[in-house]
Amino acid sequence: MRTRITELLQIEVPILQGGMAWVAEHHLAAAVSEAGGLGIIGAANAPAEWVRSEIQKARDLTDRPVGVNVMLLSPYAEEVAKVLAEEKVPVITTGAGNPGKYMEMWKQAGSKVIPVVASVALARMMERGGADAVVAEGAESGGHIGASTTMTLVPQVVDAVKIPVIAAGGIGDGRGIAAAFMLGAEGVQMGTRFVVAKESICHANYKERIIKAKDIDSAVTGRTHGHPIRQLRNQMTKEYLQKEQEGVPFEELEQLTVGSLRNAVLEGDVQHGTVMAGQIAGLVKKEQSCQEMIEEMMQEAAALMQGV
Ligand code: TUI
Repeated sequence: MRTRITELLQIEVPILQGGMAWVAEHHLAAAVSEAGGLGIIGAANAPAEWVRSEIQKARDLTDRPVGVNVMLLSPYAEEVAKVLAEEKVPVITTGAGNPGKYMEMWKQAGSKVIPVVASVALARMMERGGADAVVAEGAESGGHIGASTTMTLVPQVVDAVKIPVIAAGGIGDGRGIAAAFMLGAEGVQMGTRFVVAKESICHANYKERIIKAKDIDSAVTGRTHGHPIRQLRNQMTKEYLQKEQEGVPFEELEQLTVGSLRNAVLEGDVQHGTVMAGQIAGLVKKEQSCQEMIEEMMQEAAALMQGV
């Protein structure tokens, strides 16, 4: 399945791994790249020197390209952006904002720049600003989400821009990949499925929570203050949503979640921690190596797309 995305990124299969906070570190990213996809280190809210060291550790594990995702709400976004240019990271994706002011620096460094967008307007703006591709991410995704679904967003973005489009949100197997291609995408990005990979350092409790999840197990917190986050229901979401309904101010709600994603991912506190995952969690049934996942999904997608 060669597309403009496999060509652009010099990868074997058109699958990118989402740059998930705490989860997408060098072991996972290197494993996805070794399996022929594009592994991505999630800079999230981490300091720039942590990101540099993760890039170097990934390079020790694989000679294949590994990308980095910059979370633009991070207090370290500016310094992370500079480190990525210094390290000549081959592929940079961005999330939760407009990366316009870094575009020139990254292009000068020779990086391919792929902003994650949740609207047609931002996709167009990114194309005008020199983006090499966009990830169109629907609200089925885990973590910070936009308003449109993948089914509606992807074809509208495909029609609006000439650069290749990568679909994200709600894709967890070969059927999802084939469906995304039918909408005009030339690649997919997946997060939730890779959280449960053998190479993922995520705590066993978190992986088990995803594997046991049912279709309707996610909830979205933070809608009232404009930072909607999709995560699996637990004690934390119950308290948060209740307080949100009561009109508790944003700053107080924020206090509830300080360190909560780290506590879930690294310590395994899946009751009081934040268990970010997409709506496709209900489809994810077992832990496998990245190689096994990618081989299985590509076979399934190819069989479905034969003759199309
Ligand atoms: O970024 C994500 N997913 C994330 S980031 C994250 S960490 C976080 N924690 C607490 C609060 C906020 C973030 C967890 N999950 N996905 C990519 C994505 N980007 N989804 C939606 C967007 C997006 C939204 C608005 C991109 C651009 C945008 O533009 C706004 C603007 O400035 O025009």
